[in-house]
Parts: sequence; structure tokens; C-alpha cells
Amino acid sequence: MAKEMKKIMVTGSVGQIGSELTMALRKKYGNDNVLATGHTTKPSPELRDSGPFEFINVAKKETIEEVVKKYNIDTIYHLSAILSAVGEKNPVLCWDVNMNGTYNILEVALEHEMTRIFIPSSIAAFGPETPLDNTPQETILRPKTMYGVTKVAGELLCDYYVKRFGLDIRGCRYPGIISYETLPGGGTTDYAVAIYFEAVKNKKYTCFVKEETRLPMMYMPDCLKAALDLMEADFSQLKHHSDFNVTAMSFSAGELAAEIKKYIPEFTCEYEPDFRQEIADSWPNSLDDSAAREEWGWEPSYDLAAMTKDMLEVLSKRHAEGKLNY
Ligand code: AKB
Repeated sequence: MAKEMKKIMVTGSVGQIGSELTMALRKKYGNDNVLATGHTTKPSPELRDSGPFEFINVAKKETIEEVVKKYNIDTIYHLSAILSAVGEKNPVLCWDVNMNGTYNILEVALEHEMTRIFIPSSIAAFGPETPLDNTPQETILRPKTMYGVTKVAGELLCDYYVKRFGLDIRGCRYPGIISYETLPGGGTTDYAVAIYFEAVKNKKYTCFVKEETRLPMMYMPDCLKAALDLMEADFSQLKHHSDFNVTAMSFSAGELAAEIKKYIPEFTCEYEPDFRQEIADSWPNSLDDSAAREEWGWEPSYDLAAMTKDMLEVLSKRHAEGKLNY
């Protein structure tokens, strides 16, 4: 019975994925069974009022331990991370949060005999020497960003804890995630979110990667589905653990702008590449996610057309009501 009772902790719950994943987990497992944690950013009223919330610093193990004991946590979704663009501006912080944070989570999970842990990786694990089209599951991992270095090391560390200590750890390599609730904080794929907000608000956008830059992407409902489905999968069926390629669509910045133009004909997009262009160029154009499909039945629901329709419906309504927080 005790093993059935999920007491979940989400780190990075104030972030783009964490904020929506926490609400999805609360819906699925009960509000009181899902502890949201953050570092410094204040939680939204929705997050704060719907269940427990605590501040922790994942780079300081004792702060994790304190809340794990207080709430009797047996499952962790570890979302806190410094993303690629901010990581290049501050590599020391990126290493500290991503590497020491992941190590501390794993150590606490081991010491407190956790049932299951979710630690996502990213397409940032790949690098310029990786085959860029339909990037295979097993391939060259030589990232050139600090964020990517921490993601590869994180994948390896997780697999080590699975093999050496028998911990049940799962994770996928997320592509760029597009959503409308919480803005992403400092990634290279952020343009694919910002473009929608700017299109609705100002009818124009200046994109920081070139028009032809193509990256794998995913809409938030599929991102949440990937986390929830992978965590429910039968462990004995998994040959991989923390490094599943997952994708839903792949488009260039120009194709994204053209899709938005179908709904907002006056929308214009200009391209002024900055330091993030080199990062984007080092990442895949598209991913082969057949291992995820075979081992735990991964299947996305949204393509570019369906996502754009949904994003623009929601954002246009909010804009009309004066509630577009951007
Ligand atoms: C980033 O751009 O850094 C993230 C990612 C792809 O992991 N969105």
C-alpha cells in the first residue's frame, strides 16, 4: 500500500515546464500529494494556492533533504535547470545548478529509497558532430555548450545510478517546448514561443536565429504527456532510461512565421541572428524517437498547424481581454 501512495516533489516548479507539470500532477494524483518547489521566483497564485510550495536550492543538498523528510517524498520530477543561453553567459552557475543539483537529487533519492525519479535531458546533449537529420537514439554526444555538457553528464550519471544502485530513473531528451502559460527562461529555442506573443501583441517579431534555422519542437500538452507516460511505463520494458529521444515536429523559423501569417496576414518577421545562432546550428534539425515509441508507446498529438491554431486562439483571447502577460 505504502508503495502505491505517491508523494511527489517537483523541482523548478515555477519554470516553463515545471509550472504546468505541477498542475497536471496535482490533477492526476491529488493537490496535497504534489509538493511544488522553487528557488527564488515567487510561485503564481494558482501554483501557491492549489497545494504545498517550498523554496529549496538544489545545489544545496540539505535544503532538498529537509522538504523530502517533511513531506515524506517518494517520487521526484527534477525540472530545475539553467538553460542553454543563460548557461553560456554564466557557465559556473549552469554547472552548479545542473550538475550539483542533479547529483544531490540522486543522492537524496538513494538515501531516502525513492520509488521513481524523472530527470529530463535535452537536444542540447547533441553537438555539431552529431548527424543533424533524424538524429538517432545512439549517436555522438559532443555538445559545445555548458548546458549540453551538463545534460550529457546528467544522462550518464542517471544511467550509473540505475545500474549501480537500482534506482528507477527516467528521462527524455526534450526538444524546444512551446507554451503560453509560463515563458521559457533563457533557452535557445525561446524564439519559437516569443514569436507567438509578439505576433498577437505587435504584429511583428525580430527573430534571433536565421530564417532557415530548423529545430525539433514540441507543444506543451505533448511535453506533459511524455513525462507522465514515461513515468507510468513498465520498468521491465525499458532498455533505455534517462536519454529517450522524443519529438513532435520540426520546422524552420521561416516556416513558423509563415504558419502564423495564415491567421495574422499583416504579421512580419525579421531575422537578426545573435550568439544563439551558433548553439542552434549545433543542434539537430529533426530526431528519430523510435526507441521511445517502441519501449513506452510515445506518440505526440500536435503538429505545427494544430499547435499554431491553439496558441493563437488562446493568446488572441487573452490579448482581447487585456490579460496577455508578456
Ligand atoms: C534551450 O533552448 O536551452 C532549451 C532546450 C532545447 O533544452 N529549450
